[in-house]
Amino acid sequence: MSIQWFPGHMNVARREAAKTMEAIDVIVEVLDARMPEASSNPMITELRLSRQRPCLKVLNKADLADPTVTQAWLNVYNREPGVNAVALSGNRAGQAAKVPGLCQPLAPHRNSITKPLRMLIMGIPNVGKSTLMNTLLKRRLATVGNEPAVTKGQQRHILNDRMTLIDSPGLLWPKIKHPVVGLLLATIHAIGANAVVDEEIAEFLATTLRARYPALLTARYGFEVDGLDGAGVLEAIATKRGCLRKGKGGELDREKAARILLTEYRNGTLGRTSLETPDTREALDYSISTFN
Ligand SMILES: Nc1nc2c(ncn2[C@@H]2O[C@H](COP(=O)(O)OP(=O)(O)OP(=O)(O)O)[C@@H](O)[C@H]2O)c(=O)[nH]1
Ligand SMILES: [Mg+2]
Repeated sequence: MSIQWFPGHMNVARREAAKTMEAIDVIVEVLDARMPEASSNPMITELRLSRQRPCLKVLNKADLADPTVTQAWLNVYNREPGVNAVALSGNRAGQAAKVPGLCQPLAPHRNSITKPLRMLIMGIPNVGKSTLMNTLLKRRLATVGNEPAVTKGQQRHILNDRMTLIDSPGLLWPKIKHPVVGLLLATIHAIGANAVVDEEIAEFLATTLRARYPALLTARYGFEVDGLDGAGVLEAIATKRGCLRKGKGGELDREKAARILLTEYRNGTLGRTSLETPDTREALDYSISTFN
């Protein structure tokens, strides 16, 4: 099954973004540091390349990602022409403050009161765009929340007399080609809950964590993962946490275990993990190219 989620407001948001892009200087593309490529919207890349706008890629929520993998991604992105990349946590003032200084060299001619630097924050849902904007403005101007599609329209703000900032709604793309990308996006809650089944997403997450970070699962839940597959990991969590279905004679409640794993992964309780590396992405791209 492949996951698709493209609610109506995103079509409007896409058209609005294309128009706004004509009147801005730098795109601040917010990505999730735990899966920078999976969380990079090809539609945004296409728009920015066609308008020839430079881009600061912010690998956000770096506090939740594996630092070694994040560094590998920065090396990849910083080689791209017209792109600067940085890893940070947009909810921390000292880190967010780096953003304007990294955007400025991408549009050096825009640095005056008459020609302020105009930055447009873009990205998929729930990656932390509005949080970054609020932190930079030192005010809670935009609503934020740990669910996708909180922001529904663009918001423009003056950062200082030489810089402006626009927040925009999270954008997905109409057809997510590879099922793994849909699953990855669901684990970080970039896709609406109505489009996914928690148990399926949690089983995918358990399989990935089992392969890449088995010690974190053991440390958190207190069982050895040897010999377990994703479904086995979920059952072991259900057992350890006493998740039983009511009136079902002691049957394990896999759905409850799924929600525990997803919540603890999403809020970082499980530890710092990266579910995508430049190498796993290369393998995925290869399989996509042979798929189609
Ligand atoms: N751990 C961590 N959480 C963050 C960070 N930045 C944002 N968050 C959390 O991520 C969630 C989503 O943040 P938002 O700022 O609403 O995300 P958004 O990209 O504006 O989302 P939409 O408007 O729905 O597209 C919130 O629960 C934030 O508290 C960060 O750097 N680290
Ligand atoms: Mg928002």
